[in-house]
Amino acid sequence: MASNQPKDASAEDQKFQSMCKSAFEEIDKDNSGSIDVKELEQALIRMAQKNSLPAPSKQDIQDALKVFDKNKDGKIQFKEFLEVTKESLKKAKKGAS
Ligand SMILES: [Ca+2]
Repeated sequence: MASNQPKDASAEDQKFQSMCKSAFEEIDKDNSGSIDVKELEQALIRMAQKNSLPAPSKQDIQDALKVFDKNKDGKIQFKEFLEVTKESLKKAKKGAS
């Protein structure tokens, strides 16, 4: 009813950001504001189980961390998470056409 907000790019962007935020918070179990290797491992294991895939190896986890951890401090900050998710979505869209 009261949802007469303009469907412009920034509205879409906000929607995307809040979607990422809830995904991030689900992984960031101790609410530290960043995802450490342990939390990443747990998230990847859960994801694999959900999709009936084999459990990720230590190498898989390191690889995933490398992709997200842009400033190489060993943790994934929300900013990094958002950036990488955005990039991979862009790539996925490009690849589909
Ligand atoms: Ca980082």
